[in-house]
Amino acid sequence: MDTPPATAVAHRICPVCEACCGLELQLQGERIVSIRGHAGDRFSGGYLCPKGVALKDLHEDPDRLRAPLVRRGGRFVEVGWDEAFREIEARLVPLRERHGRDALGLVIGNPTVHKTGLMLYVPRLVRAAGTHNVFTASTLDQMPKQLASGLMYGHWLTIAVPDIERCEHLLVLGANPATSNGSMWTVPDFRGKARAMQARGGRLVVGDPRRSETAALADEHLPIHPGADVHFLLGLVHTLFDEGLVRLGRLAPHVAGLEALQAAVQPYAAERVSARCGIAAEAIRRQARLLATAPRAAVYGRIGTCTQAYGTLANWLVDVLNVLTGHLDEPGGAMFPKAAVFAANTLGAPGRGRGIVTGRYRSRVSGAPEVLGEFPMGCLAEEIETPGEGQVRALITVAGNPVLSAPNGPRLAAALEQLEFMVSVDLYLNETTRHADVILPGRSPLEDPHYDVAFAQLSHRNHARYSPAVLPAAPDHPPEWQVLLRLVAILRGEGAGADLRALDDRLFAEDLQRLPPEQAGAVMRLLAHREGPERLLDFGLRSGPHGDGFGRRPDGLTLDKVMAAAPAGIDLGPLQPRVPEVLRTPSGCIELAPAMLLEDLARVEADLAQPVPELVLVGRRQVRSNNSWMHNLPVLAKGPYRCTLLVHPDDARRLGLRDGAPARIEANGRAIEAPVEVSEEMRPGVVSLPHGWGHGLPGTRMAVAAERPGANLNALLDEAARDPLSGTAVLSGVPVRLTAAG
Ligand SMILES: Nc1nc2c(c(=O)[nH]1)N[C@H]1C(S)=C(S)[C@@H](COP(=O)(O)OP(=O)(O)OC[C@H]3O[C@@H](n4cnc5c(=O)[nH]c(N)nc54)[C@H](O)[C@@H]3O)O[C@H]1N2
Ligand SMILES: Nc1nc2c(c(=O)[nH]1)N[C@H]1C(S)=C(S)[C@@H](COP(=O)(O)OP(=O)(O)OC[C@H]3O[C@@H](n4cnc5c(=O)[nH]c(N)nc54)[C@H](O)[C@@H]3O)O[C@H]1N2
Ligand code: SF4
Ligand SMILES: [Mo]
Repeated sequence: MDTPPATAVAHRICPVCEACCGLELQLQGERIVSIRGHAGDRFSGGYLCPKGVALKDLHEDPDRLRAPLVRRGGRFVEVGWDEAFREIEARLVPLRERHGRDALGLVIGNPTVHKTGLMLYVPRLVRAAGTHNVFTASTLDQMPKQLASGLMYGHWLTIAVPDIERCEHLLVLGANPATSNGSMWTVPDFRGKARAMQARGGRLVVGDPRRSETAALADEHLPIHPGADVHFLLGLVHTLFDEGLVRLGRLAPHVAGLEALQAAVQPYAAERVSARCGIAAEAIRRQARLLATAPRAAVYGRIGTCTQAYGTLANWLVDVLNVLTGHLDEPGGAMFPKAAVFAANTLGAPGRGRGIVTGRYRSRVSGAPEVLGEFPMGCLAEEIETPGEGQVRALITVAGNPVLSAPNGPRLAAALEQLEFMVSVDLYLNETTRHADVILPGRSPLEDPHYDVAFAQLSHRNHARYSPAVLPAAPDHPPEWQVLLRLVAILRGEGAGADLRALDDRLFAEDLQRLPPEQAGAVMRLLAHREGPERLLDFGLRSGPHGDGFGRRPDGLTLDKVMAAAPAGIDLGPLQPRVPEVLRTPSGCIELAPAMLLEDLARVEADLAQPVPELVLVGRRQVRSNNSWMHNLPVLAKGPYRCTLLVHPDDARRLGLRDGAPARIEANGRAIEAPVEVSEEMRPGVVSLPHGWGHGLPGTRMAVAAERPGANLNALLDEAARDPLSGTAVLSGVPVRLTAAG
């Protein structure tokens, strides 16, 4: 087929994953001819992956919803936007009047953090809903890292990331950035940057039960036992004290709790934890020495260290290691980004703050503590099923597919059927939204402007980049911030037909209430030409740490300047040391020994007395797949069948499993089947299956995905298994039984 010549070039920051690559699109009118990396992007330098290319398929996908759907007589019918909102008002308002605010639950999914409009208006939706029943993908993901960072540094978003361009020794645990492209660490082209580090004489060490794509790149692979990062890390910290390797350096006056920490890790010599984590004691000690003696080093832990029973402890110990080896907040170590906008840890008085708390209230059925204003996703089904005051009777989901992405999807799907009313803001009629009464479709990302609100907080270099919309949206298709604002209007009792501009003005004025009145009035006037996310962005940029201070620092940033710098964007340079300024703990110190964490070590102690499970299941991510929602895009779906169970040859032999033949995987009294892929990559006793599959459920509209549905790993998992501190689900290291199927 001949490719028609392009007539225009446009640029867009990719909103699919955390790498935030700048893309270059060749267009012919409103047709996308091709998508490639934008070499001139000041941050990503031309890198992209197949999912960026797939934005063309997403834009063109005939299954992507273009108009609202309302369920009538058991079938979905397309309706106009006004009718959809009137339906929501007619059903939701009386339900909340009768049963109270907690009767409405909210589910907020992963793509929310990748979309400017959703990111900035979901908080408004949460506030307007006024419910305790908020559930997000964070408790399937990074909450342990946020909680550990919050306890140590005083803010949920004060998160250290490796300064990879200057680093010389990087220990990666439970992450596969060569495939995932990095997480809680925005680092496009990790592979290239890791190779450059190695070329400078640096060393990459990866702790992973599978020889992942990242482990294959590494100088050393430690095939750690799943769920035992905490034991390994305790062994490392113990070694530092035991061998006199602790070196706080510049941070010494800013650290609290060193003695308490030393006492707490006393029982965990490398020799004692070795059997549990599956790493020889001498290898643990050696890794501690390497970290301590490397001039520039960092430890980085990600999803494998989060979605396990000791997630918060493991993430705490990662940062403890960075502190004790003198690598935190040092160039080439683990450093704190300073985002141009919404950098909450630049607000207030520098160096001291209120710190964070959890458990201000508890979930009704299990009594799970609130963490960052939400309950564990694993509690959602029981909150819907269990009668009584505060029962969830209605639900709004925004960009989430928990029927596939949360543990025990089958129970959740049955619970969703019991709801009196459900609204989904989503792109597809999928495994979750099929339960909704009204589906409100978002636009194609190419029809929206973008500024990455979340991941600039986690980037390996500071930057400010903006993309205008690439293609026009259908004239009646509102941007998602307006969809959310319309829901806010309904929840505030202002009606489905409320004047959105006036409401947006009022909400912005409410945001400004923390300023002196004259100043708030001046800001209102200066930004009167903007509305929606762009007004919030301009305000945030101008008042932010790199901003023009509304004229006080004329060289500083404004949204106009950032827009004018598109598509290359503005490079704000390498990360700079930020301690003590960044700290917001009540003590003004880095807390090395928060009481909540020391107490939780009792669970580790009890765990050490238990036998190590014989066969456990872990997850994996794949380049041509993104959680549960991109399997409908032909460019990604083509190629070999991907939802396979990786099994070590010894295990395959022992269990009578053949390569390519289906295996039955059982856990928690439930079973799924997946084809076996015999693989030397696996640590014996550990098998790996990707998550996000299981598209064989009835009532969805995703034709390509349905052709090769795959098995839903989460259908097996226990929704009650979680890290009690952060509420995060245990999605990895789960004991399973394997047999040949059929
Ligand atoms: N077993 C296991 N389970 C896991 C994980 C694991 O490692 N193992 N990982 C967990 C992690 S880290 C995460 S983040 C979660 C993710 O789980 P979810 O938060 O449920 O996210 P996705 O599965 O990506 O589903 C995204 C949903 O958003 C919709 N969507 C996509 N783009 C847009 C948009 O622009 N607007 C709107 N309104 N909707 C959109 C999609 O159609 C889909 O319904 O899964 C978790 N589940
Ligand atoms: N292509 C692609 N990219 C993605 C996504 C995707 O679905 N596809 N999802 C995005 C999302 S939402 C997220 S949160 C990020 C996650 O990004 P990463 O944190 O890099 O996650 P994974 O790629 O799943 O890598 C996790 C690794 O941990 C290992 N592991 C499992 N259990 C344990 C354990 O107990 N201990 C240790 N040490 N290792 C363990 C697994 O074998 C796996 O190699 O990726 C993002 N990027
Ligand atoms: S790495 Fe992530 S941000 Fe970059 S093109 Fe791929 S999906 Fe998009
Ligand atoms: Mo995630």
